Amino acid sequence: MIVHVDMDAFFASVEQMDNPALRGRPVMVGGGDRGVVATASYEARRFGVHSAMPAGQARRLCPQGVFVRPRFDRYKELSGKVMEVLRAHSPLVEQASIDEAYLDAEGLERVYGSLPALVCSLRCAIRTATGGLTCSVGVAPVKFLAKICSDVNKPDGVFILETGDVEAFLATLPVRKIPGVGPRMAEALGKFGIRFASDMRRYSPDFFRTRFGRPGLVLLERAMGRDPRRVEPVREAKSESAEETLAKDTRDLEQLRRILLAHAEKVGRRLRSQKLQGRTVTLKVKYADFTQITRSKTLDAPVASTQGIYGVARELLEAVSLKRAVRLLGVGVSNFGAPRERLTLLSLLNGGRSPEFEGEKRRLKLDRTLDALRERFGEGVVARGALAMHRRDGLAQGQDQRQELDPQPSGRTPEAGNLRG
Ligand code: TTP
Ligand code: MG
Repeated sequence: MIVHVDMDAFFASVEQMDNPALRGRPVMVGGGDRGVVATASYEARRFGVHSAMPAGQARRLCPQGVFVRPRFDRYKELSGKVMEVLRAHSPLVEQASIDEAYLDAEGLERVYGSLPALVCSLRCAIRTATGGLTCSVGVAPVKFLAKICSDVNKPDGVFILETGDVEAFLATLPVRKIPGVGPRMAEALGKFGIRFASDMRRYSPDFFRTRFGRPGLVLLERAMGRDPRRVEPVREAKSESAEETLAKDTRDLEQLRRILLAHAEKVGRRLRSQKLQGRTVTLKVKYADFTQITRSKTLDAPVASTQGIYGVARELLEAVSLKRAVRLLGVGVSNFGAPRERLTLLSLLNGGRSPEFEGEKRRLKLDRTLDALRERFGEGVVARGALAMHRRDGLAQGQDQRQELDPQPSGRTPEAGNLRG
């Protein structure tokens, strides 16, 4: 059996826990005049307010509601505590987002006496470890059903679907509840008389393949109650990043460059230790008014060297406005590929001598030496001459990709998004 744990109105519950004046009141996290609601407390949901709703609309629906600015660091801290509790219960825990995780209950029934006893222990421990947060829990034979089940008795509820009850459950499960089925898909299915999961079985795999492609086939599998995905404790990293809220907001470019260099060093070392290289460098800037922008550049040749990452991040930083003071600065590297293959191809295209490739190779060699020295003799043994880094040395060329984000972009916040994997 698989257990799915999902925190109740996570961001809003944290705000209510930390500030007793907010308890029992409609709370909306997010906002700003142009922002959207990240989440709403259950008191606010009664007025129709929900995640991703524009702040203005939420205010109209629930004028007495309190808007609270998100505090992502606090949410991440508590998310970490929840995950610790889960990992203390089972070695097979997969975090699926900032506030949800799957746990493989195989063998645990015996340890805890029964499944309900395991669930009870989880919920108690989460409440204690977080200082009072509640969660909802679903238990089912497969992943997608466990996720649906955690929603059945939300908030602060449990639903256990025994193997013998799966058939009956699927017969009354509206297709819209299946993860991956959006309103449009539900409407399309409706045209064929498919309302409940098991209605899908009236059609052949060919029907689903031609009408909906591969997702259609997956859907048909779900309609049979099948989901081959296992609980995977460690997911392969899709990006490495470092960010920091500054002690004091600043517009000083020199200071920002130094912070950027420290971030590039941190990210570079993590990449190098995993033998990874990435082609996309992303800069994240949050201004004093909490507006956030990200700027990315995708390179022809992947980077993992501190200078390679820093060079691109600095270029991105120099192109953003510093009219408002900066509150948080972050650097990320993503788009990992099969580095050797790509680089070989690139150097072939360039007659065996790509300047980007050769430059990065040189920088990486130096960095690996520095990493090894630090490993042996400690952090203080070599420090970078920050100013010497400011010269440009043949960094890879690439295209610019711009995306402007409001404080709360529609859908997931970037912070939550990162964790959602
Ligand atoms: P959810 O688990 O989807 O929502 P929730 O925990 O607020 O409420 P529920 O009781 O229904 O589980 O998401 C977890 C957190 O992720 C949520 O508290 C805020 C954040 N989030 C966003 O920032 N934007 C979104 O669109 C959604 C859905 C969530
Ligand atoms: Mg939740």
